[in-house]
Formats: sequence, C-alpha cells, structure tokens
Amino acid sequence: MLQQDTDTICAIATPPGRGGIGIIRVSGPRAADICKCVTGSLPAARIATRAEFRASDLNVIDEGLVLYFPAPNSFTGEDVLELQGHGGPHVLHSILSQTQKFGARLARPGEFTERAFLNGKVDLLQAEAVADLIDAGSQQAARSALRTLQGVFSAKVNDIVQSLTRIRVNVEAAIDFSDEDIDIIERSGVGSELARILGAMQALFREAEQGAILKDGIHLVLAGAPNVGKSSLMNALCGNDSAIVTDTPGTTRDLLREQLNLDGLPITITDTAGLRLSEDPVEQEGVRRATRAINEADRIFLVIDGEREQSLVNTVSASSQEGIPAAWIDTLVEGLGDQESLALLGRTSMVINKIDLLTDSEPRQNTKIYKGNELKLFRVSAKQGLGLELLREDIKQRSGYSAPDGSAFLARKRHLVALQEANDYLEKANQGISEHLHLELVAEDLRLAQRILGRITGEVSSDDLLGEIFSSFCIGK
Ligand SMILES: Nc1nc2c(ncn2[C@@H]2O[C@H](COP(=O)(O)OP(=O)(O)OP(=O)(O)O)[C@@H](O)[C@H]2O)c(=O)[nH]1
Ligand SMILES: [Mg+2]
Repeated sequence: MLQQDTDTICAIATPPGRGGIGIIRVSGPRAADICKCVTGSLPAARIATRAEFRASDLNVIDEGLVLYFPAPNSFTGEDVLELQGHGGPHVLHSILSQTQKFGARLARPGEFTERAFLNGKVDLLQAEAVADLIDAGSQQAARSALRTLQGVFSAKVNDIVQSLTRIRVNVEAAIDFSDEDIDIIERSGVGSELARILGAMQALFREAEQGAILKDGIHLVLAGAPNVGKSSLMNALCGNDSAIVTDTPGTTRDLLREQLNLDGLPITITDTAGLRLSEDPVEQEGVRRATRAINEADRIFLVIDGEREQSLVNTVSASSQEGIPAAWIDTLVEGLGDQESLALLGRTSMVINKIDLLTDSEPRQNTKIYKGNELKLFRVSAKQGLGLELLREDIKQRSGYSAPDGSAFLARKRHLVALQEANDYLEKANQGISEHLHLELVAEDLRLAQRILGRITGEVSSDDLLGEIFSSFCIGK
C-alpha cells in the first residue's frame, strides 16, 4: 500500500472517559500538515516536544506533547502523529475534530493495525496479537500474546513453509524428469524431510492448542436444581460474594458471570437459575437462559444438594459399584435425546455440595459410571470451602491446560483449524509418496498445505478474512 494512495486517518487511541493523559493518533500522508496546522510547527522525528494545540480560530484547546514518526519508521509504516493532551473527553474530541478539519477522517476499528499489516510492518499473526495483548485475561495470556507479537509463532510457521518449499522444488523437478522421478525423490530425501515436517507440525499444533486455551480461556457453568448451592459455590470459587445467596429456592434468576484465573488459565464462571418447572414467567426465562448457557459451556459442574440427597449420597459413596442415580442426571438432560445427553455429560462433573451437613464430611473425588460413561464425582462444601482445590484441579486437567513456560505463544481457533488442515494435506502427500502415487497428486497436496499455512501469517488472505479480523479491534488500534 503506497502512502500517496491512502487517506489520512485519526482516532482517540486511549480508552473513553477521563484520565491523566489522552492520545490522538493520526496516520497517513497528511499527518505532517495536520501537525503544523494544529501545533504551529513540525517537531524533530521521534522527539517528544511540548506544544499548544489550537483550534482553527487559533484559540488554545490544550497543551501537551507531540510526537512525529515519519514513514516508514512508524507503527503503520506511514507518517504518524501522536498528540498527547489531557485525558478529558471534551478536550480530546476538540483536538480530534481539528485533525478532521485539516484533512483526516475517523479510523475504523483496527485500521491502524490493518495499515501496519498492509505495509508489511507485521504479519497477520502479529496483527492479531496486538488485539490479543490488549484483551489478555491474565498475565500469562498477555506474556504469550507479546511473544506472538514478537514473531515467535510466525517464525515457527515460516520454518515449516521454507522446508515445504524445498520439498516442492524436488517434487516439481521429479515431475519434469518423469523417467527418473522415483530416483530423484529417493535421492533428495523427500520422504524423510516430509516426516520431519509432519513431526514439527504436530508439535506446533500442540503448542498452538495451549495458546488458544490461554487466549479464549474456559467457560464453566454451574448448573443444578434450585437451592443446591450454585451461587454459594460461585462465590467460594471466586473468593467474593457477588452472587446473592438465600435459603429461598429460585433466588438466582439471571445469568451471573465472574472471571477467575487458575495458574494463568482465564476462566469465566456462570451462575445460573435453578433448573425446575415453574409457572413464574421470570423464572421460566431464567431457566431458558440457564439451558442456553449449559449448551454453550466448555465445562459444567452439576451441583447436587448433599443434605437433601443424603441417603443416595451415602449409597453411592459406600459402594464402588453403585452408579450415579438417574434422577440427578435428569435435572441436566431433561428433554434431550440420548446423543445430546451423552455429549453434555462428556463435559460435566458432578458436585455433591453441603457435605459439612453429612456424617462423612470429608472432601473427596471419585469416578462413577453412568450408562457406560465415566463421570467425576466431587464431595465439597461451598459454605465451609471444603474440596474446592479438587474442583480447580478438575477444571485445569479437563481443559488440557498445562501452565505455560516462558516459550508459550498465544493462538486463535482460526490458526488451529488451518494447522490441522495443512497437516491433513501433508499426511496425504506423505502417503502418496510411500505408495508411489502420481507425483502430480503429491505436488498438489503440498501446494495446498503451503497455501493454508500462508493463510495463518496472512501471506495468502481474502478480504473477508482481513475484514473479520480487523473489525474485532478497538478504535485507535
Ligand atoms: N451447610 C451448607 N449450606 C450451604 C452450602 N452451600 C449453600 N448452602 C446454603 O444453601 C442455600 C442455597 O444456597 P444458594 O447458593 O443460594 O443456592 P442456589 O443453588 O444458588 O439456589 P438458586 O439460586 O435458588 O437456584 C443457602 O441457604 C446457603 O447458605 C454448604 O456447602 N453447606
Ligand atoms: Mg443461586
């Protein structure tokens, strides 16, 4: 993208509201002129310089610092201007409207980063990492986003692409000399190189998978009948009392969400209305919302009232043979077909709450069988804080999360899908070579694998994909 072909964009780059400092960012060919119009002069490149910001009638709006980054040494690769004033909404909007008056237009969300990408300052993985760093839900997520921004993930993808290019050269050469194709393939070690790339792809997929868990976190839903202690459990796990707890069944009506952080794994916990049939339209809506949250959850804790179900709890606990009573499960899977129920149970752990009221008040976990499927069963007391560590371990373990070391990077679902697709083509190519299939077919699979990897870094990207990625940014980034 050439600078003279583009217009000049502007935005308030700091969050809305009042703050000590607010920053207006301008990028594009008119940045220098706008600087002269608003501040009266153009400062030396990259030197913070004190200036007065003036309106077109020359009245001073504010005073602050001005920074000028001439192209190409700027975030976007274009001329960039930063006007740092006092962080009041009125002041910032006045300065912003001056930059508009002198030729800039308001930037779309993510447009500064989009320009950085289009001007080759960052690849698509790094551009996404800018947004992920801003949105990071934990310190580990932020650190990992920074590593992606610094190019760690891109370098790994590019390594694979380079090796793949070398293999493709050999395969294409063998096609051109078709009488000796098998010889060329064997001599050039294509098979062993492909096996090595497949190993690297799988390792990268596992790393990216951890990165994606770290980015999106886990959505945990607390579900169960009314009054079993879901809201109490929510408060106990989060260490606060944001959810209302009373001994009246049907206390919680709406969904209540809280953020939690387990060894860097960001978790959104949702407390829900107790599941029961009700005549009350408000409660009916609560149950509908609860059901929707359950269906969308990554993990579900199905909470049971240990005191109310005492005799069943004793039987289940006493016998290793005894399975989970169907009535407990019915609360969750009411109205669902067999397949859907099993899918839901695959994401569910059972939590027997209020064990402080039982004769055996020891927190424990064991595994039970329900219709041939294993279900984890935890005995806890939300009120006394018993057994909560077991639940925390369950969340981490079942999400497949391991606390990141210093080399972790952040990834998105889009990257996982592309890595998997590229891997499938590479496996097909590998099989083609070992079965001596036509090399044209192998070459095509290798080409497709490389193309898909190019989508991750943005080398090959459609306008739709770019639009989708950059529109999720905040304005000014
Ligand atoms: N003894 C004891 N009481 C508990 C425990 N957990 C919850 N309770 C009590 O059980 C009652 C219901 O607790 P809530 O947390 O409001 O239950 P809920 O499942 O959110 O109820 P709804 O919102 O009505 O569906 C309250 O009186 C709590 O104090 C526990 O571990 N031990
Ligand atoms: Mg509740």
